[in-house]
Amino acid sequence: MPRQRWSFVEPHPAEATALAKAARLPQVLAELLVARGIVQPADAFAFLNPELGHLHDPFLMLGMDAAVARLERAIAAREPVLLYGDYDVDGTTAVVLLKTAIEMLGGVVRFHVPHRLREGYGLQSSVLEAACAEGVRLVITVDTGMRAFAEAETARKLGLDLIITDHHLLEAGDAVPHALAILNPNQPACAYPEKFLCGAAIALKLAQAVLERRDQVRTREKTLPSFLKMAAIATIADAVPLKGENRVIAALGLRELRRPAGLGLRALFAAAALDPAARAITGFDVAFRLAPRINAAGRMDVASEVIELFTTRDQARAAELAAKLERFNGERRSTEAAALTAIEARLGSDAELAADRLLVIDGQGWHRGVIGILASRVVERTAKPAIVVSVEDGVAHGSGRSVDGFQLLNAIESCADLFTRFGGHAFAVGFALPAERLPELKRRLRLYAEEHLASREPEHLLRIHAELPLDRITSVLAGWLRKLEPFGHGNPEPVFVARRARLLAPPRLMKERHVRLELAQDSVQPPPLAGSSGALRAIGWSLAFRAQELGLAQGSLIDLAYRIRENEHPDFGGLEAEIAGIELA
Ligand SMILES: [Mn+2]
Repeated sequence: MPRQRWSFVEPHPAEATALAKAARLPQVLAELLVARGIVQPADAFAFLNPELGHLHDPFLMLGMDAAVARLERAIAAREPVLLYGDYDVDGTTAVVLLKTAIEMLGGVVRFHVPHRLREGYGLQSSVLEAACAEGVRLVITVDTGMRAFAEAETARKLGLDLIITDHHLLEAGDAVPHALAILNPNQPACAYPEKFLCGAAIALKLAQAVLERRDQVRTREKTLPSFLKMAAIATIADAVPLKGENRVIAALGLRELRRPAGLGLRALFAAAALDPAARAITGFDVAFRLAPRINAAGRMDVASEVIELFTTRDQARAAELAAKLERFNGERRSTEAAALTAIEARLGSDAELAADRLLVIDGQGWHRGVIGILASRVVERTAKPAIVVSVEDGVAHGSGRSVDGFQLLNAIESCADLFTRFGGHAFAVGFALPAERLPELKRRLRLYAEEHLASREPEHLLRIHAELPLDRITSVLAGWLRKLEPFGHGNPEPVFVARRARLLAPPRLMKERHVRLELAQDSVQPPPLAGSSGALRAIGWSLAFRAQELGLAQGSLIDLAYRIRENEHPDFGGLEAEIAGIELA
């Protein structure tokens, strides 16, 4: 088990105190806001109270005027429009959003989502040719297209108008494909204020633009709020930072998910055992319960059924499709579990492999839809960057995930000559190469890791956002902290530290793996705040080993890293701490 290292977010006490005073916020909340770059009371108010009026004008986006004009022409003439998506949550929900908007306005839509294994990522010329032969004259890509130079050329030759909507990054000085319009706030000339929209959110902006030109009031009051549901699911699933406009989309969309109107969403909720009437849907529910089910279609088979699920008006069909996603997700899980068992056995028996700083683990025929997830699991367990490779028919497909502070893409780029294709970013990479080059890849990556990772001990980094003694925890404070939700990338759930907390009783083990501590703040500070007893129950999931390792007993003094939880159990409900880490004080 790799060790944990606590890393403290740099405090800005002067700014935090000023903000707390000016905006009348609890000090610790002001500290958390300042850490997010929010120092002005008005910005704090907007952050804590997201509303529809905070969405930006879509026409601030470069290319929006041209895209809207061309799309309006197609809708008016009932020209069939081809939407070309991607197979993940972001790509499929983007198709759903634009398809719904165009059809609401009376337009005609077809769509194509590539098959992950048979077609692969990105625009395909053959699909453009077939669509052209069937009378399509306008193609709109969603969540893909920034690198489709050859396909854009095919479109031009065929006389197709192409609108690319995509959020993928450009390298400085990169050319862009030839297109009628490109909607991507990452283009240097684009002045759109939010640079980190996901693909579905860019599709949402295009939908918002055409819908508002038809009927601004109705769009603002009815259509847009309902569209935010899909955009929120994609925004959370695609792991864009939940700040700025993304926060507005995620927060309002989650609120709308409390009353899902669509048959598809309702069927998906039922399949995932989520009941929005009983409990508000959280970012966690979206990231860990809805998104894996939506993604399972594209991982295991074909993602186009996701689009049918979210657009069907037939209840029986919705239930059938949701059941199918459930089955795919079950298959994905068992495929993943079997491969993970094999990987763990390998790491357990091959000491040389297990000692590597950068793990490269290959297997025959592992499902390519899950190798990225497998790499993430290996990183979680080992705290080392990891690449999982599936070998099939003489071709090795790899997917890698990294750790804080190590640029995995640089490692991959140092072996560029070995690959038939590769790509990614600092933390996640993907590649393919002929299987016979795999030993050479491993040899070179081992050398690279020796050079760049040798001085690093594998360790899990725990970021701690603020100090909060246990006797400062009240339900009023918990209410304020809830206003920071939804949590996710760029807006992490706060982790607090309480120094010198004393165990009031011996640690209680639960099911031998978990541990429960009764704690009180051991301090000579002022008495506990009203509403706080100063004592708190703390639950450590899978941390029984840690309590034993530290020899915790009644009276032990510890530094506790924790998150605040509201336990809704009728008998022992109330505020408690979920333990993120324990050190002896
Ligand atoms: Mn995307």
